[in-house]
Amino acid sequence: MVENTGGIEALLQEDRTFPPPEEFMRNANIKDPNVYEEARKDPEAFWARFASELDWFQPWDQVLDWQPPYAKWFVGGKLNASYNCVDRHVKNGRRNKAAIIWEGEPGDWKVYTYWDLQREVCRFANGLKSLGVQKGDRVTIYLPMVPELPISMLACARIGAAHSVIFGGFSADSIRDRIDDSQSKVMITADGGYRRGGIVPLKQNADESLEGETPVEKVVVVRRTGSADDKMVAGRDVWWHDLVEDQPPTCEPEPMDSEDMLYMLYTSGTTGKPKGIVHTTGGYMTGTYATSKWIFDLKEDDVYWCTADIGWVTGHSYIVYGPLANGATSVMYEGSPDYPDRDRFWAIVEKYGCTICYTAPTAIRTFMRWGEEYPNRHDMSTLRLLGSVGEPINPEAWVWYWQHIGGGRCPVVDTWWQTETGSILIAPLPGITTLKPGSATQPFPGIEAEILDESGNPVGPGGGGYLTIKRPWPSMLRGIYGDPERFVQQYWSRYPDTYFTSDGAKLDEEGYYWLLGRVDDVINVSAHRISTMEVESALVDNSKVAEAACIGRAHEIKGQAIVAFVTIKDQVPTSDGLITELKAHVATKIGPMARPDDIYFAAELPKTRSGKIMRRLLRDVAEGRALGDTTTLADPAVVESLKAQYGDEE
Ligand code: 7RM
Repeated sequence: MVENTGGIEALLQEDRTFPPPEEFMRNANIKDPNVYEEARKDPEAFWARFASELDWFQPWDQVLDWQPPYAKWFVGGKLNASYNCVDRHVKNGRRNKAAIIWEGEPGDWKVYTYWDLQREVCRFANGLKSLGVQKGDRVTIYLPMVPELPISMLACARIGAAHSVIFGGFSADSIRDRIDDSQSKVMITADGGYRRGGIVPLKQNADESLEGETPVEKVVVVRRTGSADDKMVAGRDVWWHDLVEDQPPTCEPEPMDSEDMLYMLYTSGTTGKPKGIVHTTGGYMTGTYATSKWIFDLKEDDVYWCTADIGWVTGHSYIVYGPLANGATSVMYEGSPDYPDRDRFWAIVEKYGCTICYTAPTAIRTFMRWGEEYPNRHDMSTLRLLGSVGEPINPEAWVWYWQHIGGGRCPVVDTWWQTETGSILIAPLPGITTLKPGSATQPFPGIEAEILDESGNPVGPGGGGYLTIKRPWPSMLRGIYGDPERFVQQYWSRYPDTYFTSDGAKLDEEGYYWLLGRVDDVINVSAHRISTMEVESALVDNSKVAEAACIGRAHEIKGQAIVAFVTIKDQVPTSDGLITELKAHVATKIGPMARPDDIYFAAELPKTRSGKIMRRLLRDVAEGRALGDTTTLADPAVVESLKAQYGDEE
């Protein structure tokens, strides 16, 4: 019933267990397994305790108002996210503690104390105000991994504007769609960013995205590479350094309602149109604060490094909001892991004495292939905890990470969550949970997850089905920007009053959760969430293409690779040149991370009699398997000929 996207049987045969190391257990923030039972008895009180560790301008009068599928958390409360991430630490003895340690790819680096951060955030917040940005506005941020990125986010939060961060890998068309949807009047970008020794031309993409009709009136440009000094548009563009130059270093934080929007972030769904996931202030801050503190076991002198890009939700929650709400030191790196050499990450761990490292399985598998030689060049004895996120981690990669990065002494927390969930929902508590490589283990306290079969019955131990979340949680999405129907349809229609994750999962006999990947048309390429429909639309946008169907094929390093089956128009000759052209077309339309790995030409695509493309059979062809059930095909010969053309010999 749940589609198997590869490697799952291997996963479930895993029986090694890793109890928390003695010393780790002794010093852990959370040692008492009763936290699970206490949270189960009174989840609202459980979450309210975390919320009350934040600073509120006005207390809430109701913890939860749940009118399925609409939840309000900490109703009536007022707070400000930037105040909680910055000011309260300045006030409470952390003003000279490093908030952000930033390293650029060329090797330049900079430390922002909480006090520095406060001044920079305030100056930029005042700058935004001077451009006319007001509470309730949306601001698009398209920046590389530079300190101005978290500073912009916190400045927006300070004045009550919602940010919409767009990952620096997206192309002009993708930026344009997101700007049009969010109706941002201001955009923040940079002339470029450094990646693998080259420069990503962000300003050029931004300029292209603003051609013609656009709601954007002002563009703030960070000077990072010096590569667009002659490209400033008079009357529209302003340099970041000019904007902040004369701004005062103080700016009153706007008291925000707990349910006011903090930000929106676009993510891929099953249609070609990305969804603007809406997160609000009080609940999101509570969720990211609590999970950072407990799952990463954050302590005062930790140096915490999440290697994600802030353009994705992992960076929002676990580089910016969660760690900073905890007053932690958060490390941020601009570039690629193999520049100038394949030991760059480990050089960073050694240089700053990182104690926690949170990365993606695709990166771990890449490091594994490069070999132990690279981590072995460095003293990584400061590390005490490792994390994984973004896709299922295969046990082999888990154990390699544990052994060769963690030196066999650091628990590995595999954390399952989504853009929509805002914070981690399934993960170990490292001082309590016995780990099993490949399993995200247990729902976080206060989270009630359930794996359901097709008819909505819990599968129970040993069973597999759809992962759902039964009760609301503070950091859950509040909606899809501008599309309330899609919100209900996408997440709340499959089962009554229950959140549908679109992930398949299995429960083992001990109640551990094993995540199996998406059950919809979303694929996960190197932990980047990509919709097959988006890639298909980009392909049919090319005038030579008649029809396209994309699937994710299991890939050793990336988790999944994109394979496109394309029928081209009559008279167009097929060639290697055309394959290159179509791949480039997708990269131009969406971004380089969506470039298909393989393009197969098909005379026809396998469809049901009602015209639905049978992607399952395309996956069988691409992965060289025997074809599954073909009885519902309109024309079985279509897929047989594809198999003869591209399928591996059995
Ligand atoms: C945080 C993030 C969400 C999708 C989700 C899953 C997959 C994420 C794990 C995982 C297995 C994990 N947000 N996923 N984490 N699968 N184990 N630990 O990635 O919105 O970009 O993607 O990613 O399929 O639905 S996301």
